[in-house]
Amino acid sequence: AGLNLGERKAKAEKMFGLMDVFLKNDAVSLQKDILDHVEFTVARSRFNFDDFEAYQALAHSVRDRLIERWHDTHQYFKKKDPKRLYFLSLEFLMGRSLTNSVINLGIQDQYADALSQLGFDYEVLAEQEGDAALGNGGLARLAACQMDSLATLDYPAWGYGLRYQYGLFRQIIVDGFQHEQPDFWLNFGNPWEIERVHVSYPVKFYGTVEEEVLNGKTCRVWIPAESVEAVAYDNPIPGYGTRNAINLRLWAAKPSDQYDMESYTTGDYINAIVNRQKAETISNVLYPDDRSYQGKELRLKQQYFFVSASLQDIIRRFKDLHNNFDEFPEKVALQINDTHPSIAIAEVMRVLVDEEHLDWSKAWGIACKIFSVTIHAVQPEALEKVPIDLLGSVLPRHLEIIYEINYCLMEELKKILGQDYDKLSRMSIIEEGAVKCIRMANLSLACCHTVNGVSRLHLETLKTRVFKDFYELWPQKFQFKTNGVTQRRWIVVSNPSLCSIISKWLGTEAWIRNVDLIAGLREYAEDPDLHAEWKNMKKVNKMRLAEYIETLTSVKVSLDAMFDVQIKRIHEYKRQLLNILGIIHRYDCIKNMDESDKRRVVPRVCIIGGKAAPGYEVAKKIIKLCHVVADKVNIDPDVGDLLKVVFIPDYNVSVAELVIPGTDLSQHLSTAGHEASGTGCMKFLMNGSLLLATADGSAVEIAEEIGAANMFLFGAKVDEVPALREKGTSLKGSLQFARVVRMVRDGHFGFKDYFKSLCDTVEEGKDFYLLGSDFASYLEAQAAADRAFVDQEKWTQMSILSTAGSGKFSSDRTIEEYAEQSWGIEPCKCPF
Ligand code: 73E
Repeated sequence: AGLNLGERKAKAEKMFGLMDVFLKNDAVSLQKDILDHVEFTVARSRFNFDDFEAYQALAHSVRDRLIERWHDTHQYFKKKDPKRLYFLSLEFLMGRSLTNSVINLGIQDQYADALSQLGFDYEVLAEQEGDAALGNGGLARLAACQMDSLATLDYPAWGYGLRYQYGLFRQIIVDGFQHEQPDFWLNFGNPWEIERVHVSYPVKFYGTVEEEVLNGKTCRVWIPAESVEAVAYDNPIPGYGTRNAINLRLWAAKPSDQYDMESYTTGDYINAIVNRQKAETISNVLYPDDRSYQGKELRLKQQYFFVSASLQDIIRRFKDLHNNFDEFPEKVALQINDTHPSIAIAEVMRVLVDEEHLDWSKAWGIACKIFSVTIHAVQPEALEKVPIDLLGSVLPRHLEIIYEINYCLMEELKKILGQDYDKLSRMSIIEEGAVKCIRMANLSLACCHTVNGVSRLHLETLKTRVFKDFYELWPQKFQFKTNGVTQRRWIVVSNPSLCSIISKWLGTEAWIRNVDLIAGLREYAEDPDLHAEWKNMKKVNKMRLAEYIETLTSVKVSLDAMFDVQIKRIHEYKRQLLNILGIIHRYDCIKNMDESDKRRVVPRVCIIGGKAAPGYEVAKKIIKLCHVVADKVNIDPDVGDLLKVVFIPDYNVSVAELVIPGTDLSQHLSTAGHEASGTGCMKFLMNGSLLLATADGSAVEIAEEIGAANMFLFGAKVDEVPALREKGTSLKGSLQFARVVRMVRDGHFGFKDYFKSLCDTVEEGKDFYLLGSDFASYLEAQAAADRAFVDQEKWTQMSILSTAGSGKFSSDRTIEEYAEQSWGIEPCKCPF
């Protein structure tokens, strides 16, 4: 404050020069730091503390090292003032931070040594950490992987999101039914965040819009009725093999001094305090539904809350060094993760027009240069719509602005399309109907310079179905960036034995930053020495998984069996039901075999895990069905080790880190055309699990990379789906399918009445997701997997080729494409 622009730049430069004294990472320094944190941060005696307290102290010592880099990085960004990317997402699924941070900082061995000298086991302490689960599934974990890549590739990026008090619910299983419990993730403190009480902004809601005359010009002025304070919590994200650490800034809602001023003046002091507390509800809880939109007020408030705070922060940072908004697009790229943050478009217009007093057309020109969006949805029904009445009440000025944007859009379209009113009404941001709504996707499409799909096939769907009209008009806006996942978390952190094998055979660790090198493994795909190491790695990982299964479910599984896994959110389109019906078929076959046939059966452990949205009845029935089938099969003496069925409760990121490395075969069964991308398959691929998949989402591109012969593809193709929906099931498929569905219907596994409606969803004529017509092909793919497993050398070779072909599916590649094709940002590497 008080300094002019030149003075501020000089100050930044001077401060930057001062920061060159670093914390030390030798064993003695680390031990001293850990013990200091035991004593002064955790406030325990350094002679008496348990594993959890040791974890807390350890985490704080890592945090110090993160903060050090994070400060330096931000000073450097400030000095260089590059164009920055701001990644807005309502969800980030970060999982645990300790192991990932320590690996990215490059001090894992030092910490392990330091701890063992103190009498602690690093891995045991790492297990103490709970997951940060501020997201539902793929979309949110993708955001987390992309943050890791942005940091590693030295991009000047910021993430912005919400600091939910309660993340995704905990799933507990009682008698085979899912129950939800709140995720109290902050109860024991969170060492990975830095509370910034001084970084806070007021966010306004409700009220009215009035006309005012300012400098002879009539303006619309929003007189809000409520103000809530957004307080920043910063989460450093360290890159690997670089000193850069970027920031994920999450906002928490706190009562503002101005909240509900009226109650104070009317003398109702107690109620005024109680009302103040209500402000906090905005960032209380993550919506646990990843598909349906119900136009809830709280959801809209969450979206606007984090968007408004983030934009105030971004604009403040811009204004620190610039005073002309013409330069805004040269310094700022705003990425909106799905349409959830798209109210940002109206907010930028409001700030530029109402507060910065720019002309409408100039402001719109700026907005169109800064925004890009990624769409993750497939179905038009999944696109977010906000009822006009709701928007008008919560954000009255934004509603006016959206009307204005729509008016301009319609005028522009009329010039091109003439009187095609059907098309105009489809493209309008306003949806007419019983409940008049704002189509958030159309708002994004009208403004964003780039609209990205998340796989090649997904872009086709967007172009030909969901956004056909817009594509015909503005084909140049449409792109795709096939999703990717970070090999740091999904190999280096979660599968250390595989990590060592890869580095040993490639003769370098460079693949951890440049994963294309992993293709070098192809050369050794038939090498017996590599096979031996590979099989051993898999066995060790399977042992760990088997222990976990036994602890959680009391089911003992054989390590010789094929570990067959399907873990993801439970959805009808993901077809966990197809998997279970396949298991029932397998069970039925085994029951009808004589002893000599049984000797040829490949033993299987079928593992399913995933959460159902709390209000999604069909998905909850699928979970129960899984349990009743498991209950019957697992104790059947005719079956023994030939088949075991396991449901892993409370699937989350850290469970995935344990399960994926121990998987032989993973299943990705979405009806073709329904999974935008899928990212779980990429994690399995990296870990050398073979894929049994439909030709959907990114699986199509995986098949191109590793060769279709190295995976088990089945089922209808996208273009066959519509006709099949008309026609129904093939005869052969229908006989086997009808039989297994009948077993469930007849109460073979109990709960006959309860499962009736579930069986109805796959009846001939109602089978929207085509379980019946894909069943025969599914069983064939499963049989092919069995045959391949018998030949362990062949299987190992396919497994090596899977890992070797996984390079394309790194989020590093995805992020480089975004940087170049959508954001226009360049690396900015902190020089140390
Ligand atoms: O196919 C996945 C995709 O891999 C897609 O279903 C998922 O995004 C992944 C990452 O691109 C997704 N999540 C949501 N929509 N698509 C969603 C919608 C509303 C709330 C939360 C998540």
